[in-house]
Amino acid sequence: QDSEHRHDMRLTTAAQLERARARTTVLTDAVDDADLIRQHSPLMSPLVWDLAHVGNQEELWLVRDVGGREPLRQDIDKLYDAFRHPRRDRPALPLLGPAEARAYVHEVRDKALDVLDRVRLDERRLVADGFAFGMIVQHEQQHDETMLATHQLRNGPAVLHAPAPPQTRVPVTGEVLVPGGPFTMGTDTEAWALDNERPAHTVDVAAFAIDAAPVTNSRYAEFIADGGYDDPRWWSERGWTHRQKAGLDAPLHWHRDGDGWAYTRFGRTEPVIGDEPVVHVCFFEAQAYAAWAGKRLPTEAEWEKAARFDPATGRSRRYPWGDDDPTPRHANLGQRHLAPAPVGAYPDGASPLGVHQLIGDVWEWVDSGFHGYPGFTVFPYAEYSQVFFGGDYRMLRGGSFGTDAAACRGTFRNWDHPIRRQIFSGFRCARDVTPDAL
Ligand code: AVJ
Ligand code: FE
Repeated sequence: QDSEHRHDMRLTTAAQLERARARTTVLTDAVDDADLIRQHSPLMSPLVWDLAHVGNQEELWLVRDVGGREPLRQDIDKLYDAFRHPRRDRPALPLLGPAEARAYVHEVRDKALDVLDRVRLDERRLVADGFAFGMIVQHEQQHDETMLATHQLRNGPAVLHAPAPPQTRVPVTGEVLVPGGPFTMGTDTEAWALDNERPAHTVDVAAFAIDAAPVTNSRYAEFIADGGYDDPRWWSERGWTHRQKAGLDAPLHWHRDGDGWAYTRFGRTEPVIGDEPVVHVCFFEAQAYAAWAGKRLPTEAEWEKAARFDPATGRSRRYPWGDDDPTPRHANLGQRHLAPAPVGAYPDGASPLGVHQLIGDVWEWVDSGFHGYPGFTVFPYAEYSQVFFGGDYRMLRGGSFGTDAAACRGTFRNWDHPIRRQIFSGFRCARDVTPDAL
């Protein structure tokens, strides 16, 4: 029984490693060597850095740490240490070239799979349930999303291809009332949950209303047409200063097209689709839109309660639809489509209270900073989360069309600087409700 479980776990883990690598390969084989080495934006690494960094983390954690094997390339550790070199400086480093990087990640993977076959899975959390392997799967998938964002910033004709997201949809409008009271935030039981998602703890959240869907392009265009970008009333002080300095006047990648708007996506220019969630806005833009709409952004606890709380049982579940892993029926994840789906395209992914598309499509900015939950303990290393606590970050929840299911769940926490918008970031609004509105 037990050995059967471990055998299954090994197969699943190997398949997840393989799936992550298939995605990495698509993203890095789609361009020529010159484009792999080039820096497409000072905000991003050259793709060839991400590739070897993924291999280097796998070597450090699976081959050397879990496996106790000899280093393959200790000499390159420093080059691929994200803390040592900021992204803008990475193109100047003596990086592995495309062929060398490919050979390196391949060699590391062979060794890691060998470690997976031989390692004794025991009660230590680093190896229990294949946690270290899960961490590396998620790490590669996170870099695959980062590489997808790099592709979006790259100039030139389209090189990535995917079918359009589903277009059949149910009407979804208005807001949903989430009852006040305690709920369980975070998790102790999600096997591959990272340290910042732990431990499970009770949070008392006052009743609030949340939009049933993310804010769409057409609503966002109304904000623009109403002069939202020129009216300091809607912006926080910092947001307004940033809006002025950066000359913000529309989401990143939007441009005027006659009377309307067009965007360029992965090398293709098309008219903006009105009922898709808006994407590539920064936290300050999200905040300004919400103020203009007479609302606010949800807090991180409100977002998670909307996503996980089951009013029938009072229990927090893994996803809005329940405890089952995401399938293409539930959510737009995993780069199956290279765009958010229109609002209403995933009725099977809605929460019991009727909140749609919390998972997938676009990351949602929430109005909370990054802190450890009460009882937080670093695991397995401070550099994943803890060093960012209290920094100039805002949280993002729910994953995007570019996020893989392995790195997305109701408890998953993402963060970035509030001015960033090269990520696949959108938002939905919330507002307070008075008790007699219930
Ligand atoms: C959690 C997405 C903010 O990309 O900086 C990748 C994930 N950590 N390598 C990032 C991560 C180390 C992280 N985010
Ligand atoms: Fe990394």
